[in-house]
Amino acid sequence: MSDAIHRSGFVGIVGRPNVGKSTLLNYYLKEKVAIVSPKPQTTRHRILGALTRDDAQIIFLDTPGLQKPEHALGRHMQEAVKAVLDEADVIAVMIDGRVGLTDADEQVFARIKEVVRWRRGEPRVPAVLLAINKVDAVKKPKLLPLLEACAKTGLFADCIPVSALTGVQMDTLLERIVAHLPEGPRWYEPGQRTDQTPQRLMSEFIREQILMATHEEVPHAVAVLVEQVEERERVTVIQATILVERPGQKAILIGRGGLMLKRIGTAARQQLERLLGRKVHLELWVKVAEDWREDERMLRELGYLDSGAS
Ligand SMILES: Nc1nc2c(ncn2[C@@H]2O[C@H](COP(=O)(O)OP(=O)(O)OP(=O)(O)O)[C@@H](O)[C@H]2O)c(=O)[nH]1
Ligand SMILES: [Mg+2]
Repeated sequence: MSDAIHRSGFVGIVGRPNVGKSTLLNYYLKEKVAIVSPKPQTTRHRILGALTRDDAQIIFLDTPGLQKPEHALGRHMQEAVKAVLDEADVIAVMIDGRVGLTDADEQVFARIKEVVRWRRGEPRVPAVLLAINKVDAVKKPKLLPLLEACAKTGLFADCIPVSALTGVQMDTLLERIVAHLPEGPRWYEPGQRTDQTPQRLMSEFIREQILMATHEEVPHAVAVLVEQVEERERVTVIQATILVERPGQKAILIGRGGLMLKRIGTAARQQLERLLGRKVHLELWVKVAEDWREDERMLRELGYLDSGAS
């Protein structure tokens, strides 16, 4: 190793739901550690992803979308965001360039302003960058006024249009992030990419397929608990329970003649086989746990209470 500067630190990825935060994390890690879906509130806990280079270790913290909580799960989600905002060296705020600035984005900006003011007394005030995402789907003339409006807030050290999906300008954003990281050592072994346990990844991969297949309130009312993982000679057997809040949601998930559950099971199995690199046998059950989103005991069991920054 040369004695060139080595930088390291935490990069909080924040923004309203559905702007593409988890897509960005997966893009930089070149690996799926966070599930992604077109439904808002896909991410429910903090997800750490470490990118190790010779000159820097960038520790991304993906977060649930910032919004007003509506239930106990929502409150824990927002606590996870708060913990990240309190410890990040760089705060990467994301908006959806296709949609432009919404009230929800303005509320995010106001919140970040507050955090910066609050942390002003600390030895290192976090740098705040703005990623204007989804520019693959935005026409240039629409982008310029948006860039101007964002710059005018005075909040951001940089405003960078990117596409987390196609990679446009993602190198530029990464270099700006690294430039704002403090000098520091590697905190994680290069092979250690995420803090997500295999069990957690499995349950998330299953939930992702449920998000893809269901609509309206059902995706939000679903949680997945991996009950057992058994490594057999040729196959990994995974038993998981899908929790829903109401009998009607259970009926929807199972579908006529069990077709819906079968479809979800097949799609999830394929994803799990890719994750584990071996054959998977997946057994799914659907169970009603009334109002589990308000039930602290259930939330703990599902791992939603230990998702704040350590
Ligand atoms: N066209 C386009 N779509 C994108 C881009 N980035 C993300 N998406 C899509 O936007 C949707 C939301 O992406 P996510 O990464 O789940 O968004 P998120 O901000 O993590 O959402 P929450 O976890 O719900 O807060 C998905 O359908 C993505 O495929 C992009 O650069 N371009
Ligand atoms: Mg997400």
